[in-house]
Amino acid sequence: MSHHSSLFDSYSIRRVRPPKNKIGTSAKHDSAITHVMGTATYVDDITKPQGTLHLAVGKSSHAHARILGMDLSAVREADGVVDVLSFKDLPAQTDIGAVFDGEPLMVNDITEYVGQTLFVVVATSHRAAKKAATKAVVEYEPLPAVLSIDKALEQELFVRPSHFMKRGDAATALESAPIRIEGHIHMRGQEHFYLEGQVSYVVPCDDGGLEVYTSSQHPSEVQQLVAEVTDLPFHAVNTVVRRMGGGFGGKETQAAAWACLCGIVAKRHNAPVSMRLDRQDDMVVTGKRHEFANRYEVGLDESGRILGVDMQLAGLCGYAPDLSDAIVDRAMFHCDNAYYYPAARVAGHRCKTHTVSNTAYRGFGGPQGLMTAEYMMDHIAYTLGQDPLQVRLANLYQDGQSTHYGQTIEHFDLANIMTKLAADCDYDKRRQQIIAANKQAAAEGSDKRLGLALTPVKFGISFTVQTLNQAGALVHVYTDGSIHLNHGGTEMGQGLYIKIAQIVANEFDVDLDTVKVSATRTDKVPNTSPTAASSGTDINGKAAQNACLSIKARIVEFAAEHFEVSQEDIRFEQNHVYIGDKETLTFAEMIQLSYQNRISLSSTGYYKTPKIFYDRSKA
Ligand code: QUE
Repeated sequence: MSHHSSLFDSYSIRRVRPPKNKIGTSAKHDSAITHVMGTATYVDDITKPQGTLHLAVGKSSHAHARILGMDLSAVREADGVVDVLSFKDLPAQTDIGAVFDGEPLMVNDITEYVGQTLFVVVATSHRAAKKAATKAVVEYEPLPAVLSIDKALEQELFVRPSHFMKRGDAATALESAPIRIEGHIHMRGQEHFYLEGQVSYVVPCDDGGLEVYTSSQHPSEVQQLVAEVTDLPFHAVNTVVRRMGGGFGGKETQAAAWACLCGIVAKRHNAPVSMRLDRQDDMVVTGKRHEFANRYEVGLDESGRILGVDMQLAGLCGYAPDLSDAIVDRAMFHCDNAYYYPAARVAGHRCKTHTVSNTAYRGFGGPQGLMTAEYMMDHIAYTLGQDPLQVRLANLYQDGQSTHYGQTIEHFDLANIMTKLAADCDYDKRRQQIIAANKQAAAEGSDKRLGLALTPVKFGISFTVQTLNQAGALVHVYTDGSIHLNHGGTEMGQGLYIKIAQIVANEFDVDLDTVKVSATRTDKVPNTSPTAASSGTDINGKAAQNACLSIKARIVEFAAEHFEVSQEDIRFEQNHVYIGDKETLTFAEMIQLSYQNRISLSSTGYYKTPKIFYDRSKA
């Protein structure tokens, strides 16, 4: 071979060794060094040209009020201010609701939460914009505000219709049960506290399009919404996400508003536009984990086995739907946690309140559902004077049973796992010790108690909305044997990029550093799903693997013909390609040879999760 490359020179020595950082080994994060050095570039770190404009929002100070008037003259006259926009200046679509309408980019008439955007200041610096925004004089006519789940339930104020899941006749099961108990559990919300706040930077292109840099878990949605609010076709907007400083669900839908505002102003002024939320603003104006107030009534036999359950789950959604339909659905899917409810009725309510719209947050309603089941288990145990672990074991699913939404339980190993864990950790002995210690503490008048719990979790990974369970990838192999990888998943510190690079390296059996990970871009892989629902590695990894398999198949077909061997004799192993026992090429040599012979070395890959659906109309 005449091919020489500095990067791969060492490989042309035919020293066979296992590839570095294979799947199953712990490769370091692709940005570990730059994270530590502080040189990893986040959106706000991008060097921006002179003339870049900066945005700040004017925020509502009322939870629910009619805007009678806004005097923005002092804002306009403030230092560094270039422009001020309010609702009437929006050029195209005004609503950015992710799934359902209800999230105006700016308030038109009625504000529905403290912090809602009333107007946007365009200035020559971030500080100038922020300072000017405080100078508005806004006249409000306060309206009654609903701020709690109870009030919303009472007034039947919902952002979406309630949804119900049923199995058998729960009412009859409860009526005829020898033991009946009821209870409730209230779980509060939670701030995401991603390390990097919401941020966006939009650069206009010479063809009228927009290049959007954002910290988003859902680049395709940002692309689509920016296009819709600026009246551009989707192809004219490209979203780039190299990394986020944490997301935790808080950047799934709620990164879009800032990108949209930047996009509108970038187009209006034909200038690059930057916007970031300072922490104190970010915490006020973005949604959090859903607060839930859940009730249950459960019928039992004398042994503590559940005969029927009636549950009501109510999530505090805030003023708009956002992802609340799917979040309350997931709470409903998990309200059995790992337990069989022979008869069940589950109601899920999406309470509308005059607060910021709550959003995806790690677990996506699942924790709020399954906590209800766990709380109920303890309630049953304490009522019957049984060990909580025994109550849990007695009510666990068994293979072949089905859930209250009709999914057959398969591969259910929890009973074995829990029994083994209980034995391994000396559960019974420790339980006795704790009971004795707590008795003594009580006798001594101490308020200190010890506790012990062994708790199972059944969690449904993947999107509950079937469509979203698909992914795409793009893999290029260059003629030096180096590999470029792109896919629809986003990196937020969790290590997705390096994991998918490992999948690609594994498919060709080459060193991990042969594969370069690249920023997620909507012009490379289109129509992507959010990186969410515990599915990022699975779906994007399979898509990337499928791209590799296409390229490999072409190489194998070519090599078999070229070397006159059968396709089965060609193996990608240990940075080499073996042509039976005839010939051994380095991976780079094989790639070079394929190129010389006009074999395409680039492929898209696609994957859709099999066997997954929910018919919501039948619940
Ligand atoms: C976790 C999830 C889901 C999710 C986000 C998560 C999920 C789901 C959706 C969803 C539904 C409809 C949409 C959309 C997202 O998001 O199950 O954009 O239009 O269905 O973090 O489990």
